[in-house]
Amino acid sequence: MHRYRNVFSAFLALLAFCLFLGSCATDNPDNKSTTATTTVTPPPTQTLMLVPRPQQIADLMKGRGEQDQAQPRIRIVSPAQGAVINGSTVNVKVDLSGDLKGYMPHKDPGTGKGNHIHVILDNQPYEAYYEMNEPFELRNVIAGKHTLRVFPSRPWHESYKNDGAFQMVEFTVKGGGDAAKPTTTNTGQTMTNNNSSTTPKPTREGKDVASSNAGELDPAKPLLTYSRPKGEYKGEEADPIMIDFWLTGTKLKGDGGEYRVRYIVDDDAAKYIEKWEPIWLSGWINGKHAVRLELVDKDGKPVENGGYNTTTREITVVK
Ligand SMILES: [Cu+2]
Repeated sequence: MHRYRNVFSAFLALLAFCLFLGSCATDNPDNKSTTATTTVTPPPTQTLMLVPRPQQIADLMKGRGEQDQAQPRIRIVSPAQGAVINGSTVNVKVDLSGDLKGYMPHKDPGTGKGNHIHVILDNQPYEAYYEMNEPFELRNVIAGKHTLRVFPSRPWHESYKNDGAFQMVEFTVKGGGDAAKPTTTNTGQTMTNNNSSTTPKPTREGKDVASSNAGELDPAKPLLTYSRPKGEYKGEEADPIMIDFWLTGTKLKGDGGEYRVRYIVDDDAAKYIEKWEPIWLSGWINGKHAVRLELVDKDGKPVENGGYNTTTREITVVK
């Protein structure tokens, strides 16, 4: 009898011990993750975080002397405001002046990087223009009314934002390119749509542009010019990714105005930029992403200007 009681006590003790082990196990994070792997893995989600200017860029800035304090003034020499151009090639010439502090566009042949001008036809993605001694050719521009916007940029594509570092002209093309065939030849710089290897490579920088016309743009009204991000981001360039834009005719809330810039990435909730400066977002996952930038008024309503103040670009992240 005594012996059975002892066995029973031993059983109770063992049971208590097992329960103790069990409770320990549920507090053990390793055990938790083991449990998690047995459930269905949800698709990866992207949570973007605002991060400071990357150290890599801060280091680049140190090596540039005073260039980043420059106050470049840009002027479009051609096409002139209101010009009528015959034919589908538009030669863009710009002039830089002002307090340049050594700032000058040029592509370093070794790194393929350098200061450059962002050239925007209508509301297409910008093209990079590096060597200002030759014009930049916009090729296959279709007939009709167009706008051209330019602003100086740094090697990492952050624009200068001082007064005078932006210019816009409107011009008209007569007998322009074939709208049904926006790309015809190879280009002088690395771009998409290189579909012909038999056509001689143009010696000038330039781009076969997509067919587009100017919207009903009013240069006197507030205008948001989308600049970055665009294209493909690889490896460490993809983390973080910079959002950068130009603003004319208005000020943002944090700069003493009333407007804000709203940005929406993929299907995420809208976020707001209240000061005119670049932001960096970290946490991008591989694949295509839609980045939408729009200028909104104090009530959060989009500020209309020929459709230019709301722009969505698709970018590709390859880490
Ligand atoms: Cu750029």
